[in-house]
Amino acid sequence: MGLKEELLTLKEEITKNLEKASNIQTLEEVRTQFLGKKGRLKHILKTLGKLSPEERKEIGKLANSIKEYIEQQIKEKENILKNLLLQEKLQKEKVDITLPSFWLDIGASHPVISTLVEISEIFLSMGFSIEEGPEIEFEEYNFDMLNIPKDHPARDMQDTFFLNNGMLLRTHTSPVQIRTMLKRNPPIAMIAPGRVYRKDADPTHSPMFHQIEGLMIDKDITFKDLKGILKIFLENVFGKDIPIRFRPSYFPFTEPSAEVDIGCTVCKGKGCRVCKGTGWLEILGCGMVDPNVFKAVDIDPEEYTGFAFGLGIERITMLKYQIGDIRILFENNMNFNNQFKGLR
Ligand code: 2NL
Repeated sequence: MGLKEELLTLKEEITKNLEKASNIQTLEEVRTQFLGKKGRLKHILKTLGKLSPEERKEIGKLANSIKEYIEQQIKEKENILKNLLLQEKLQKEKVDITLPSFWLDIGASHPVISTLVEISEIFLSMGFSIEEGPEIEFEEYNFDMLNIPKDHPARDMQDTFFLNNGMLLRTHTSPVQIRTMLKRNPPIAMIAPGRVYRKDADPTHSPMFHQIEGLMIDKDITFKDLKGILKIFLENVFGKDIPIRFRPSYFPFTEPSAEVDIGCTVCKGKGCRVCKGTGWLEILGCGMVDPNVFKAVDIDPEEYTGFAFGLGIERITMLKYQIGDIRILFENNMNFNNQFKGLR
């Protein structure tokens, strides 16, 4: 077989091999097999020296054109294979942008805190300030200065958490009001929201619960002011048509004292299990600040008068969501807690 035939056979073989090459690796094999240093074309070209000048010219020309042709064919095939590879990759890594996003588990306010904030905002809107104080308190601030007698049952070890340093966990937020009256002169309009502690645990009592107490002191503050402020407050929380009544009561730190009921929100006053058939719900305690409390903080009861009130947050929250057992508010049961997501 002459060189010319060899070259043409080579060209044919290559074209067949290229057609068969299905990936970059086999294409590379074809390339080295035909064009590499020890490749078939190089081998043929080495024998050119044995030819006459005319033949060398002719065969050399043919060899070059075949080489160019092969290179061109390989390049085309390479492009096709690379493109195929890219398509495969794109298909494999396809992202479905119509799928829903992963679940962002954002937190939510605890219902007791939502109630506390809601009530605080009502009093803020009426010009009351928010005051805070420590949960570990002096017995003087928690009991003595509030005109609570030394033998009062609330002072019992059975009812109050006493610490071994003579201090206690505050049983109400009244000591915050004592502290405010000690550091600031009237007029005072304040609320004291926060945690309080009592040795008590049953479906309606938790050893830790939340309270808001309010205090307003100025010259000529009367029971009418107390009634007006509490009416605005209760109508804001329970609605404009909520029935309200004041009942005479007793607290050591107020005189006179009263308890405030609202018409039962469950049965609308007809009488049910929640209001124990009375049609009324006890919501808060209040009264005019006892002169003995004013004397304890060095405010002249002849010059100033004031009213005070106190209420439990959990009780309001339980009424709002018809919760029967206070303890579920503090169990951190997420099946319960998750129900309040997005409510405020
Ligand atoms: C209730 C009743 C009340 C007060 C709290 C108070 C505080 C000072 C002076 C006078 Cl410094 N009074 N606080 C007054 C009346 C009632 O709470 O049933 N709370 C859950």
